[in-house]
Amino acid sequence: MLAWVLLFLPPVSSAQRSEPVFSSITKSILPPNYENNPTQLNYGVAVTDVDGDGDLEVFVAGYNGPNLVLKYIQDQKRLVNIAVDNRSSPFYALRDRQGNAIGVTACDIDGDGREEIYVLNTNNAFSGRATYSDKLFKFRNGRFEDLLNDDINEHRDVANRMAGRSVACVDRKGTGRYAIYIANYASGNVGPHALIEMDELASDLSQGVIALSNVAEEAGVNKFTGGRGVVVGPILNQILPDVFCDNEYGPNFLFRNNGDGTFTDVAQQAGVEDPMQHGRGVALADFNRDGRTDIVYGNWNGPHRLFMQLNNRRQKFKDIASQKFSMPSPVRTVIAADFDNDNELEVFFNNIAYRGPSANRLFRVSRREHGDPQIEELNVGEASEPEGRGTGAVATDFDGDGRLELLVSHGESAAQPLSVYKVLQGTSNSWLRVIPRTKFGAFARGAKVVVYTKKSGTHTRIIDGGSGYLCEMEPVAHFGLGKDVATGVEVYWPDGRSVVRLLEPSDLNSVLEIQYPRDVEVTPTAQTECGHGFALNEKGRCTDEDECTRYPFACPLDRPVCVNTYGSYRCRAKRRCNQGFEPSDDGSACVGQVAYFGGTRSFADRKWSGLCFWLLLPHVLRPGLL
Ligand SMILES: *[C@@H]1O[C@H](CO)[C@@H](O)[C@H](O)[C@H]1NC(C)=O
Ligand SMILES: [Ca+2]
Ligand SMILES: [Ca+2]
Ligand SMILES: [Ca+2]
Repeated sequence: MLAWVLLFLPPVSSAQRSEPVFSSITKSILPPNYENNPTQLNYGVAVTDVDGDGDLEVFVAGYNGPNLVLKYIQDQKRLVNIAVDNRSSPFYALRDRQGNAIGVTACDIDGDGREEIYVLNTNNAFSGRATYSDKLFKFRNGRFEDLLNDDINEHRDVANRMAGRSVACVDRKGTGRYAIYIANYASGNVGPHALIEMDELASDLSQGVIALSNVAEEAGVNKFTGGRGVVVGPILNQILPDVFCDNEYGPNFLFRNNGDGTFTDVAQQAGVEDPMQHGRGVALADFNRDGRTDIVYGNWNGPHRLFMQLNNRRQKFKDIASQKFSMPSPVRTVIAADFDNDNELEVFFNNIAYRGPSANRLFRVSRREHGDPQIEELNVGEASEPEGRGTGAVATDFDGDGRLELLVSHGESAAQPLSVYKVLQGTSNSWLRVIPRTKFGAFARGAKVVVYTKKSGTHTRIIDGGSGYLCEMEPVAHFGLGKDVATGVEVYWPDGRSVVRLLEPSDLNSVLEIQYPRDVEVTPTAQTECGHGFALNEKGRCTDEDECTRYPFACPLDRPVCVNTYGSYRCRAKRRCNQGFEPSDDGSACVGQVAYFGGTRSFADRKWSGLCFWLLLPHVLRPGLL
């Protein structure tokens, strides 16, 4: 009887069966109305301290209406637009009613310790030349003003008048003064990617003169493409910021920072060109916690990618997206964050209802000890928004309870108000939020923050300088800890400086501000617990423990080759490859050794890399020689 009943029930996916993650709080925190949450076309969203009071605000790019600056009013539990329609307001210029704003990012470009706000406008153009320039707002003379409108910058003709999409901040030389990366959408040979920064020699900060230059050509990023998503952070470099762009009608760019502020596109070698797909939202995260940055992005009505950086020196990536995860959708912003504080990352896909409903989706990507992360779809709950014309989204903790809220913007094909969600799950989990500062005291966009835990190894975050799609996340490294305990935190600034700080139990569930180290580094005196797979070195740092050396018999006889990895180790079967080649990570193929690609071997060697055949050794080698 029961079997009959079950037979006629509609199929239910595991995602629908699980508990909903998001619940709408729009009605209480940001009810739609003309002043605070107008029904208009919105696009990108950035999180920064707009009013300089130390709390974070949300800047929303308005397309057919004003830009909004939403401030959380603690005692009212409401978000209120402080960029009011009043010419006397210090935030009036930010509204910029005339601009068709889509991309927005904030960072300190002049080293005054406060973030400027860059807004990309696309007036009357899909690609190529636009009729209205971008804006770079700086707080001075008691209000926000557009630096690109200063006489000196008008004369230098630096303002971007191209139709672009995403913008992001990059401290390309580690000076603490940021450049704005502008992913323009070229029309033929009009509108290359641009990079605008302060020209230190031509500026006179004591006189308030900030001269700007487009340095895209000298930096090597002035390429023509259909620019879409941009993300910045140490991807291939351990500390220096690299830039990844997922483009439309052309291959993606992976700009590796050469160490001198110039970049080389290595997308092809890295395997992330994806030339047939049209990229949109993108985010960086270390999903498998091996200390290497992974890239997740959505393709417009194409397969979404979860590119894990391989744990070797080849700087290659492999897409581990499951069928469900990669399922094509009209995707916009992509966010990677630990929404339920269970110490595993989630990926949120914001889809735009386009020729029919298209629900947003949420996946949890969980680390596994010896293998690729596990991907499971979660029940996104009320943030599903099947009819939502999603364009941008950010995750930030408005109310300071240590749990991320989600704000989603809508537009393009229908005017819709913003929506805000809270997370229903993981309320008893621990968390830690870390805010590193530049030497000037501004948010250290692009800095890398590593947290050591007792049980779950190391967790890495990159302070966002622009990601999602057209968006920029909060300048905070947000760590969910579940029931685990954080024992230490380490911050790496883009110039290579770093500090280690040991954590007390009282540091859990708090926000840590980490200042730029002024003096010679102080070695912590107390002992920190580094957690499984890590050991304390003489400098008081948690470093990877080489299990293969420490435990010579760590691996079983059928998989005798021990390979040390960051925080762990792997065992694989013995393979034999021809000279110049070595077994791939999983031992299933032979690939060229990276050393031979340095230029000493002839090009002819490379073409054989795919044709190499390995041999299974018929005998087990004598112990001691492995
Ligand atoms: C506009 O702002 C100024 C300064 O904040 C304030 O004094 C004035 O009352 C405001 N005007 C209106 C109409 O709200
Ligand atoms: Ca503020
Ligand atoms: Ca999680
Ligand atoms: Ca919160």
